[in-house]
Amino acid sequence: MELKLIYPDLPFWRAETSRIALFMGGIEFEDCRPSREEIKRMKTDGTFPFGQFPILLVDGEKLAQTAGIARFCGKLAGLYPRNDDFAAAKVDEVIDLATDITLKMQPALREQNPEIRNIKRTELSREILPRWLGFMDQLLIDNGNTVFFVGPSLTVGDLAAWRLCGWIQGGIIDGIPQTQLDAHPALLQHYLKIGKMPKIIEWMKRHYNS
Ligand SMILES: N[C@@H](CCC(=O)N[C@@H](CS)C(=O)NCC(=O)O)C(=O)O
Repeated sequence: MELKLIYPDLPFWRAETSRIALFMGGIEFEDCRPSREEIKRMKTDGTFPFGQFPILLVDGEKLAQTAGIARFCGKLAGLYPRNDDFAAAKVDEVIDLATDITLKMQPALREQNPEIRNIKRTELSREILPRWLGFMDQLLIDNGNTVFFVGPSLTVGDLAAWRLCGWIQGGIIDGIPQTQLDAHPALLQHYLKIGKMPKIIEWMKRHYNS
């Protein structure tokens, strides 16, 4: 099976979840990271079925939507439950929560007016994120002391949450402090632990020199 994942050269969770899953599963794929100009062209030339990215090409056939791509790659990589429908739905829950949090952040991230942006970013950091990251934290607590979101081992849900938190916590969004996760000890522990997994370290060094 030929796989080509298309997304810009960023470790954002929408594509990184699937990239890392395939890498960890030892599944070969073309990691296509188009430039800004190429993305612009792809948005209008029909490359992206919904004008959005990431997309995954599977033997030339297009698959859009972050969550569906992550599930598919997770299954290939052995990082998505195959024989336990409830566990699979719990993994979906984490991925969909990552989507919801991303969407909740957008108004504050896209605001152009500097004054309104400051107000929205403050609200994001002090109210919106604490509430929604709190939900994520609770999922980890509910799963006991495994440090994973679902069951006793890593799934694509963990990868999605890890990269989402890396984006939030990474100091790249003005107005969101690098201490944003501190109020959520289970989530912080998860973030730190996943980041120390040898394969994850290898991947991040290879692609982002970090
Ligand atoms: N529903 C889509 C949304 C994907 C999405 O919004 N991707 C962003 C990039 S991270 C995008 O394509 N934005 C459109 C744009 O930049 O014009 C999914 O889940 O994959």
